Amino acid sequence: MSEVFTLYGASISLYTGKVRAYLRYKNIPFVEKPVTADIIRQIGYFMIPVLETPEGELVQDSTEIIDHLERRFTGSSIYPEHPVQRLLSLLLEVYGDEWLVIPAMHYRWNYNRDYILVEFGKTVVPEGSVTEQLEAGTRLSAPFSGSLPLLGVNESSSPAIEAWYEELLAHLNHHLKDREYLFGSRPSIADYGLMGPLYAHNYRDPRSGELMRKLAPNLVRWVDMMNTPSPNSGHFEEALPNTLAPIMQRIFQECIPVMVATGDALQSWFEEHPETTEIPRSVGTFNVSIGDAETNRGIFPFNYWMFQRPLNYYRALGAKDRSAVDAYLQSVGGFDCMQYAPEFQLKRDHFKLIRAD
Ligand SMILES: N[C@@H](CCC(=O)N[C@@H](CS)C(=O)NCC(=O)O)C(=O)O
Repeated sequence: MSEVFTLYGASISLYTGKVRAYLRYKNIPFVEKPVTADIIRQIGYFMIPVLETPEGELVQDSTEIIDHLERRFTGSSIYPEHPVQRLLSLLLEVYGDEWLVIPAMHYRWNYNRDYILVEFGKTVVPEGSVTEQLEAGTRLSAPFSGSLPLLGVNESSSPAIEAWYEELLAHLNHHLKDREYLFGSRPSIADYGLMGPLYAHNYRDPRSGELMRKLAPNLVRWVDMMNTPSPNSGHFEEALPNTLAPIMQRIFQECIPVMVATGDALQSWFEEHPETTEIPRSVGTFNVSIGDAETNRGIFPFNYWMFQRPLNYYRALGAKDRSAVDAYLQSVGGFDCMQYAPEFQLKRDHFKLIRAD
């Protein structure tokens, strides 16, 4: 049997970029293909990336794909052992996957629309004319471009999103000045989380790439290295650099409170729907802050499934590790959020989100 994995994805896809970079670092043999109708049928809905193992098992969700492969290819783990680094790397993955999708989608659809419509078209009619690709792309991309209001992106929040994103670029540019990856010369799950939005959208889409090249050349170098890594090499730094602190402060100010509020909203949803086993993709909307704007956003249970990862890691820490982690959390304003302990747990089962408790 061939030992080759298949990655069903696309060059324009945020989460495919995350997994592709990981597969390359771990030197795992794979081929990348467009998703097929049969794979969509087996998953039950359209979603990429999907990994097919050499045994024919399907794994969907970039985080589950990476964890599946980490169990199978145990060398050069992308999970740091140091508890502070480990917790921060899990939080940064949440930030990349669930929060940086906001500027990724804002810049893609508000600055790169014509380009990306044709790119969408190329995924289904690669041999078609530009007009055919534009037509197909416009049809295919409607649910994606249509999700902007649910992410809280609108005319009044856009300036705040741009100000916040440009500030983040400056922080990342500074942090990556003297190091290859976020925690040293080895990439971690944090790097893969950030790679999603910062590659397919904010590096690859032309106008967004221009901005990154102008404001954050060290980040451009990081994206290039994530895509062409030295496989299975490098190590995590011993000490935690203080250039990460402003990024963590921002995460605890803005993104994590939304994850906690999502947990609260889900708790109420469970109380109102005691009999329902399947959790919908969104359970209403709420007001959130993005940068210095107040905006309305969908409440996505999946966000909470991702936040559970750092939360559960934190809760399971022994006393000694916990006190080191707590000292760091206090210093970046993250201690209170991490005490969050709702009654329920979520899990994914057959590509669906359900209650685990
Ligand atoms: N959490 C999922 C998100 C995957 C995702 O949103 N993929 C996009 C393309 S990058 C997609 O297929 N979206 C279809 C949809 O949301 O309906 C993952 O990490 O794999």
